[in-house]
Amino acid sequence: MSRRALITGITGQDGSYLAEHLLEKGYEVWGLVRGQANPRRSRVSRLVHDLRFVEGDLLDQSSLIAAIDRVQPDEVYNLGAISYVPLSWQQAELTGEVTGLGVLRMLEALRVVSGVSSSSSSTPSRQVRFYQASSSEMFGKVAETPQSETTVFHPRSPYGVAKAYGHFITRNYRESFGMYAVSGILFNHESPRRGLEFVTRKISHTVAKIKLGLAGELKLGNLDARRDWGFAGDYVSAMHLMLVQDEPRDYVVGTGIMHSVRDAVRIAFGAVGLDWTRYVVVDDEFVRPAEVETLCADPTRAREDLGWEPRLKFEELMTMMVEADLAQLTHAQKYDEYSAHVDW
Ligand code: NDP
Ligand code: GDR
Repeated sequence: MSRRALITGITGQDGSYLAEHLLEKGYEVWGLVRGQANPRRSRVSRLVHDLRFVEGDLLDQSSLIAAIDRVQPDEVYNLGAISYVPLSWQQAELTGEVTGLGVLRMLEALRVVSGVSSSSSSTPSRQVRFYQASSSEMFGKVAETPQSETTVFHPRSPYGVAKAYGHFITRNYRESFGMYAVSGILFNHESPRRGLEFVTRKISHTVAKIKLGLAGELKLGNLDARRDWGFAGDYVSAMHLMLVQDEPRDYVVGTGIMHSVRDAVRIAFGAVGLDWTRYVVVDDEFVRPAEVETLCADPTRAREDLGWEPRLKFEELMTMMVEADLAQLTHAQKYDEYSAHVDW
């Protein structure tokens, strides 16, 4: 019998990479999708074949219990969240509900379906392993550099605060009920599947448009912010490794190398032979109420316990993303030209 995994956030960047990774390992993979006719469901179906879907929403406790009951997973990966930091100031309460309390709802669904009493620490009859997508944003205004599993949290956005709740409630369920429940504290990871609102993809997509004559400038906020950026395809294997250890533990996952937004811009424009200083405009609209200036991982524990190492370097990642956007936009342009000549 193959092992069965349930992934929330299946329609997001990490969901599709993780699904591909687990299918390659022989898992039966289910994705939790929310909403009526979610348009992103067909996109992930096209990317990842053999995926199964179950309806559910992190805002709706009963839907999570029903989903766990139906799928009977061996492993649950909770990737679903409101994940865009600026949106979390606009919708702080909703972010708390989905990104924070959503974790509790999923843990409760697992506890209830496993038949564990909430008033005792009896071991669950059936051990479902649980992964929580924690974030380096919890470190926020950093207390030390680089950041490890023992660095204290000082989140700087409602998103970071909600993630800190999710992190601690996961640890609490592990300690209270003996659940195999762990958090991966992942640093920024990117890919051609990254949402267009995040800075690396915004850069790669706009650079491709400028190269093709479809845009004239790139508006950005803080060019001095520094992040530890890796490739999403490398990071999903760390999530899986965390769920197949003898003991449940939390892990920091990152490269240990920082770059600035300015570096990202320079590399992306350089990849298409353009001078970035001619196109980049700083716009206050993209400056945050409270910024996280620097983040840099100390991934020693992940390397030593899990044998995990990132493969793709930042320069290769940015170049790959620009090339992917160029290919996609060129294809779309050709399709538009073709469509214009077809009498539908
Ligand atoms: P995305 O923003 O690409 O995807 C978020 C997913 O959450 C989408 O599939 C979305 O589905 C789903 N979702 C939103 N609201 C709900 C809800 N109410 N119920 C169920 N699902 C919901 O995120 P990423 O793939 O980049 O990240 C995955 C996870 O990892 C997130 O939790 C993120 O916060 C965290 N993380 C990401 C990092 C990164 O660098 N990418 C770093 C550290 C942590 P829908 O189609 O319905 O909108
Ligand atoms: P982040 O990623 O907030 O770190 O969260 P994002 O790519 O949005 O920002 C990174 C840094 O770039 C600066 N920046 C801009 N950011 C955006 N989006 N748009 C701009 O125009 C712009 N200009 C400068 C930001 O100020 C910031 O310092 C991501 C998400 O995936 C979270 O869900 C995840 O938890 C963290 O990474 C780790």
